[in-house]
Amino acid sequence: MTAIFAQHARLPDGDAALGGTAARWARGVRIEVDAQGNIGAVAENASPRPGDEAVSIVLPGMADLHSHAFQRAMAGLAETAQAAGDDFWSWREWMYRFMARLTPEDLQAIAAQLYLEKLQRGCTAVVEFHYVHHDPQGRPYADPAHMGHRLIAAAQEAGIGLTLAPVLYTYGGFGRAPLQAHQQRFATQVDDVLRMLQSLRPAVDADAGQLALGLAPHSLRAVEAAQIHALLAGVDAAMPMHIHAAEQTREVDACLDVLGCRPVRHLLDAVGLDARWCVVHATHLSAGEVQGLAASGAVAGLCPSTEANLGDGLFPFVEYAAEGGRWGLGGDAHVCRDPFEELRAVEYAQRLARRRRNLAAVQAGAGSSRIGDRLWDAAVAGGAQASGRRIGRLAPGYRADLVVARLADAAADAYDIEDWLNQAVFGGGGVQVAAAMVGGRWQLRDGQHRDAAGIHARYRAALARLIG
Ligand code: NGQ
Ligand code: ZN
Repeated sequence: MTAIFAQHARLPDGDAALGGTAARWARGVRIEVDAQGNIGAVAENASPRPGDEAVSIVLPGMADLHSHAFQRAMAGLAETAQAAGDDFWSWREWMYRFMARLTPEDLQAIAAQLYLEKLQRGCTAVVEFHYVHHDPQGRPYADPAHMGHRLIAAAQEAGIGLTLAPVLYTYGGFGRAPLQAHQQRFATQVDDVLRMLQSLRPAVDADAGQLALGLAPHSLRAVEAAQIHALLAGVDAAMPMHIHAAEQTREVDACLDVLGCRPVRHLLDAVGLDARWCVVHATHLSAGEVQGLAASGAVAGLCPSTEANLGDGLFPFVEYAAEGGRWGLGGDAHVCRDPFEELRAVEYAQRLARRRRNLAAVQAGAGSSRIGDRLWDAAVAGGAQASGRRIGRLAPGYRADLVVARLADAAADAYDIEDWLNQAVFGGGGVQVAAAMVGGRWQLRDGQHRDAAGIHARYRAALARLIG
């Protein structure tokens, strides 16, 4: 058994069963980790015992609830004007061309690099929304889940927790539009995706503490509600479900044309949303959809840096939070890998739009009035919920996933601990993650990862090939 003794740790404040996401700083926290990699006991105002690992500031690790790992390799490469009127859709064509050459080796190399970077910045888990299933000619691999197995291997190389959600992608647009040539790598029917889960199941069960499966109908552009019902009928009721919705106004307009209502309204009425669902982006919502999504208990998967990068629009965060809506952070295209920066982006977008300050505190329920606290605690809880794993709380029975962090500020020690998250999100100095424990094992120590050199070398080789 391992035990950690932290000067300060961010402990849950309230009962998870009641849906509470609040947390608080506790002093002198002793955390015992059992042989399965779960938290056995947590005591505050405790004394260290011989053999305890003494650390300073401990946070539950963040879960990145929406990743397309391969897009990490495109970061910064799509920022050159192609034509007047570049937008999400022209970016998507560019992304498809980049993806067209991606091999299984490339995917694993890029994902391992990404997952290591995420660990180094405070994430201990990721949800992979995985849709590049087939070979570059669009032919299934001998094992239809071959690419998914590569993502599992990458998560194991880095030592991050993973929820792997294979994507159902049948149509090229609303009204059963055929797939484009570049979309053939995604082509799947319900049975194909259920077979992928079967192929992945033994690998996931063999590392059950670290890995879980989910399902991801890509979007209402690519999948119909009847197919989603067929997916749901084929899996157990706890499996997390993820879908993109209402990211672009063009999608909302096409949905209105073909289905007669807006995308999130369609999900609420024709699919039925609940706490197992993560609705990714949900950018363009009517007032009724804001209310319905919040009341459903689903998590809104906000991807601040990607949504800004792609010019998606602004999620109605203040209205949604006022309804008590749950949310978490997705790295999505990974143009930013730092959860603290992502949180700042959530708040600043609202300030710019509303010409007000300290907006994330305008939120239902009690809790800290510090914006950094509100943002971090809510995003940790939402990410954990969307991952479908027992993570996100430093409490007995949860996974021992935590980060040891310090403020990268010349006067770091001068701040009161109560201001730590505000400094981390808004102070401008950034955060150094000294150590990260995932499933009871130190994957990062003194800022070092055992296989960093190998992961970087394989990533460099993959990138050089892809952009060569
Ligand atoms: C994706 N990314 O699946 O990678 C999408 C683009 C689509 C974002 N939406 C493809 N940010 O939505 O059709
Ligand atoms: Zn996405």
